[in-house]
Amino acid sequence: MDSIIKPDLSGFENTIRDYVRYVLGKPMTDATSTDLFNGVSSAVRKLLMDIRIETEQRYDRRDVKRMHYISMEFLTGPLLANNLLNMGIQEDVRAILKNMGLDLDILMACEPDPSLGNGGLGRLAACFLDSLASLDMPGFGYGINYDYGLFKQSIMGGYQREKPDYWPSRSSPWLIARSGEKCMVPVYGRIVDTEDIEGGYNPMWSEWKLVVGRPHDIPVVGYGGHTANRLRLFSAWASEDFDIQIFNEGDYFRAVERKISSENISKILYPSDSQEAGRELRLVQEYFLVACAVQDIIRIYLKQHDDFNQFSKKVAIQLNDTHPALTVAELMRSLVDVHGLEWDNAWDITTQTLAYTNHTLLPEALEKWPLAIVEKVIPRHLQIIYEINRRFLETLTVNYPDDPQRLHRMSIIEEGDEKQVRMAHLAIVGSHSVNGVAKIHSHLVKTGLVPDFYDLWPEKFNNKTNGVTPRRWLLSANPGLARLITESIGDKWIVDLDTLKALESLGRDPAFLEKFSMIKRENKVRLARLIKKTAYIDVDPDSIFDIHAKRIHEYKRQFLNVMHIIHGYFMIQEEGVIPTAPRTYIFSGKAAPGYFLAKLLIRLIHGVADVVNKDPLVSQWIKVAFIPDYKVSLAEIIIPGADVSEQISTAGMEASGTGNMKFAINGAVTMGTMDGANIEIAEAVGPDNIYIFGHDVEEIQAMRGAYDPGKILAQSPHIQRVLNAVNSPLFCGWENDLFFPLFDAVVNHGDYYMNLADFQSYVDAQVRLSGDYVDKKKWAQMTLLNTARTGIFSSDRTIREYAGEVWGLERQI
Ligand code: 7GP
Repeated sequence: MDSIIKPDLSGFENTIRDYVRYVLGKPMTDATSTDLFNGVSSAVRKLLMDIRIETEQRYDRRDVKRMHYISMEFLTGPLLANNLLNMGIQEDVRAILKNMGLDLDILMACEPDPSLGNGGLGRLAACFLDSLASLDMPGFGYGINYDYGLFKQSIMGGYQREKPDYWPSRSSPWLIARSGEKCMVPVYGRIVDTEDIEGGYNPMWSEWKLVVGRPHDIPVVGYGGHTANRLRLFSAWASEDFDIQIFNEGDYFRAVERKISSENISKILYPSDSQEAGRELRLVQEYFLVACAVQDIIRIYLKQHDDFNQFSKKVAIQLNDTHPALTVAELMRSLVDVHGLEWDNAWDITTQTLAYTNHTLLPEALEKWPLAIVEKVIPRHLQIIYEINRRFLETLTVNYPDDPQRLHRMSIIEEGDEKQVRMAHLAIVGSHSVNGVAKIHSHLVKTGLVPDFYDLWPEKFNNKTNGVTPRRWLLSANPGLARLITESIGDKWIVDLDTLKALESLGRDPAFLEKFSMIKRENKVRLARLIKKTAYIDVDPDSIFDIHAKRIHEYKRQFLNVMHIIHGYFMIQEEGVIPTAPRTYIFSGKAAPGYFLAKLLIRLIHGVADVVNKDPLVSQWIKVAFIPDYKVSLAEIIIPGADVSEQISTAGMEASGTGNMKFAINGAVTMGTMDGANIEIAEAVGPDNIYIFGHDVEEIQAMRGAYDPGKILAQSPHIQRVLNAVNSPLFCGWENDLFFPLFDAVVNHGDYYMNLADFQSYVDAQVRLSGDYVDKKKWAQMTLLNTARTGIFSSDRTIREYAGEVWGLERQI
């Protein structure tokens, strides 16, 4: 790593003062904290722009290959702290502000989270952008500038309530409007002439409406301040002549209504991960993003090239799951219809440019679009998809002459009552690389999800285990630990996380272990304050902080965790069995607004918390807290305060997980199943420094079909007691039978997520954990080894792998 280039801060204070006076029109004395946050951010933005412009000139001069990451979600979290740290000026700015009588921490707390993502997939995209810039690589993001990000969660009477999250998508200090580079997107309309689709220039798509994509750029500065890339987010606007016809007909209000409806495209983020929406507006959003991105990418390429011969050598595009899979059809349409290339040539360019990442195996999350909707929204693209499929099936007949069943399985179009486009098939056929996000997941993609495609093109398939950026998730989120590490082994870890290995030997130094544990204690105190403020519960920082923070979903098994808590409650209450150490069970996470059981689970957590926390005996040993409105800024406080990280999905269902990595790097010990990246974490930290329990993927697969939860229930009085309590009035208050649906899913509907199968082994592992926790030295060593040995989970490592093996992307220092 070259040394940090610090920007010149001589004009910094004046920029803030000018902003307040001339942009806000106020004297400094009237400025609110939010005003001042905006002032500081605009001063920072000025510095960012210098780096950004220099970076772009460097890229242009060298005519570099660029990678574009297209994603419906980018969960960046607040940006001020991160930008200051990456430019190496946080302390200088703190001092300047102090001189002005201002407190940087107070101003940073005014920044809203831009919540433009649901969970793992969106946060991964944000970590990747940080790593690309920190590695000085030309990698850019394309996304949607939603007016409403993921809903805000509050809790009323134990129930989740959703409120819209209107974030300043037009006025955030980080967003730079680029109206000069707008994209025109045709949508709807019809096909007028179905002759030869290979020939002709923009042939038969007519009567489309035009939507305008207005770009807004968020600069993304890398650690060290050498490189600033950008995340380009598009807002939808009605073009001036959108439905000019209706205006001409004199129906002014109908025309304005249409205009409003086209601007709805970028209104709101769909609030569900792992569940496809299947709504027309969502398809329009996906197409809108892809059409804007492709146009922009081609425009940038053509600035330096006269033809498309170099395209795939200069451009790589990564599809973040299938949400942007229409890129396959849109790039073909651009090359063939707009730029007049021959089909075969265009197809080679398309497949050599595109690569696809799969993020889930859950069947309900796999996108399929009914032909009728696709035809209505993008009729020309449907034609192109048909043609891609026709040619694909032709090659299949050559490869598998006597296997019509296989053709049916592999076709991009699913036959049946309602014909549908299988987006994963489109993405695989149109890409040169297909990857999963952890070793086990990539294996399951090949063997379980699309084995036919693996058989046909084994060379396309690869694994890229996820990672997280150490800048946000250690340097920024855990300043105490970051400082101790830097004092002990230097600061190279910030850009080369593997160097944390050097901490291992310090595990024998009692003074160091003591400091390490003290920092965890301080982080727990900070978290306890957050719990008090948001959940109104007093918790003891000397108890085990056992944390389950992620989206609420049956496969993530918050229910199993709750079962264990109820079990612990009865052990104390009825059997007088006192746990080895007091524990605070901390939950945080949102449920999709339409996901009934997940929302009921939130209610159950609160019901159990009420009973447990009020019980004079039990509450000395067990406390339960739910922190509302989980988001990046809260995760930055929650994760560093964890002793235990709950990663307990049914094996085979969590593609990778990235929270698991953040917890481990921050010295929490994982309680986990052999699923996703937990397996690789176990490999890295060693079996003595992790608690692995439950059935593994093969065992789960072997059980399916023959699994009988009733049998387990019959044999376990403990499970009976727990489930009967769930189904009893104990946790319901006055709402009779409230939790019956949760009970029912497990007892009468096959326990699809196999909570009961893993219950005993979970309880046993938890007992072992409590025993280890009270051995202070042993525990400190375990947690230290978690930090020391998880350097490979830096997203820098992941990005280096993509750059070398998929994108052909180089450092441009
Ligand atoms: C998530 C996976 O559930 C998680 O295991 C993984 O770590 C993360 O992606 C990043 O790869 N998936 C989503 O967030 C999601 O929305 C539906 O998947 C496509």
